[in-house]
Amino acid sequence: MKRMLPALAVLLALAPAKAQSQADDYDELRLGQYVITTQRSYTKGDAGGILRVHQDGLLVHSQRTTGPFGAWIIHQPPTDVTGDGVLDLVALERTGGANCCRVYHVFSLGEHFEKVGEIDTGHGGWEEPVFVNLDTDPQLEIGFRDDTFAYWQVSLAGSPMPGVVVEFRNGAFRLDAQAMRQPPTIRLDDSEVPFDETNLASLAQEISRDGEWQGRGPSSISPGPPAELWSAMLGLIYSGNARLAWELLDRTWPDEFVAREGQERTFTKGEWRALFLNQLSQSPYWEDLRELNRGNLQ
Ligand SMILES: [Ca+2]
Ligand SMILES: [Ca+2]
Repeated sequence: MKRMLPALAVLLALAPAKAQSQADDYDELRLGQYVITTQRSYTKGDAGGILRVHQDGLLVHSQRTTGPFGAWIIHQPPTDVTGDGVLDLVALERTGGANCCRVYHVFSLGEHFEKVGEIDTGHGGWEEPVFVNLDTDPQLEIGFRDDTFAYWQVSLAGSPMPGVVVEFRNGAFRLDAQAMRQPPTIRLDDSEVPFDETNLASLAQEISRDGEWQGRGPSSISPGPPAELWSAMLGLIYSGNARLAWELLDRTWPDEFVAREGQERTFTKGEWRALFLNQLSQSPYWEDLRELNRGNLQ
């Protein structure tokens, strides 16, 4: 993700100022035959944001935010996100509410106005996605965080949100395997270190001694593995190293441990693994993750 930053700085420096009035939350962007406006209403019963797109004076698209606290923001000056040579509008829908959520709607501003797709950054939206061209293909790569594990077994603050890079391919936003695949690393003492025997042994020791296993950790709801375990596993899976994620699980899960979920049931390592995989399969990029990991995600 780090290598996106210089390109992002260039992109921001090139961004022209938009006509904007904070007073009435009205924003307008004129581009060739298109006029794009966003506006917010505070009227009771009619509150929310509205996005309107006019093409040659005709209204071709009008869309309200999903809730009354929502707002639309023209995310950036139109660029060709999809790589087909036609500019695209990226309209950010902020749904409103605590911590949540941001959906980026992408529309093609060609002769025929049309919706291209959307990127839902969910709870990961506190960190703005980055739209840049990282490689030689014309479509932009978009970097953000996948929030599939938000609130899973721990609070939002403790939830790992692995970084993803997507691109528009075959009619949809899909993981860019070339950008995602990386040599395996793990996090030790606040820095990324290579996944080698020494570092793995240190991390495994750290995780297996964690008080969460006995329900004595700061975020314990009940005895169970610490979030550090599945955070490290996700880091490995999202870089195409699922086989090593399973190795880490085997190295850290205490032999005698049977976790209790609430007071009702217990689960073994195998059952926990199934729960973890089930949660991972909720990711919008599940199929791409399976491809990235070449049969090791099952
Ligand atoms: Ca395009
Ligand atoms: Ca590209």
